Amino acid sequence: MKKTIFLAPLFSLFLGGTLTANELDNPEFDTDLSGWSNPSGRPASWDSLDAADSATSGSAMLTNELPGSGGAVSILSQCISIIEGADYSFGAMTFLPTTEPSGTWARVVVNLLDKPDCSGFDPVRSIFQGGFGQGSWLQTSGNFAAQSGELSAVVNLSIQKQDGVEAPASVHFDNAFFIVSLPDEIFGDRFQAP
Ligand SMILES: [Ca+2]
Repeated sequence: MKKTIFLAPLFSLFLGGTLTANELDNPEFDTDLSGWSNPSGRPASWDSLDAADSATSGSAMLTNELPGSGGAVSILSQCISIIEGADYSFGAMTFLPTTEPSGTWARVVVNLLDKPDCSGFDPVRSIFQGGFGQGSWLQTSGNFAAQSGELSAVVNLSIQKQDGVEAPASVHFDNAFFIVSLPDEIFGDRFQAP
């Protein structure tokens, strides 16, 4: 079966024989939340606050309204096909207003699955990064190498409250990324073969 890769030309670069591309749709939230799923229908809205103070872009304002249980509540997500042997980095800029419950973590959670379309309930691996900087934008980022049997990734923008916190917590997310770094030998082998 011929494999197909979709890469946004605007974000694709060849650097020293390695292709890099941000595979997320609408990562900068210029005008809306299009491209992102909200599978559980949790509170999410577009907001004009932008990580770089741009007047022509904004962010996603997401709210965890559940009682704090020590776990991350995922709100917006995207499904991305991944490629064995490729390196990935992921993250976002996050902003927790000072009016929100302290100790709230903004997290980017990546669940890796053994089906190519993000189906199934049990991740092969779950990787997350996050922080709780309050009152200023904070970048969170992590990375991993895709292993055999990991065929897709659900990239989640998530919020974790401290145990017992009842008040809702809202966090802004902007400039999200899920960047594949594909060495030329993999790219050439998989996508340029006759
Ligand atoms: Ca933005």
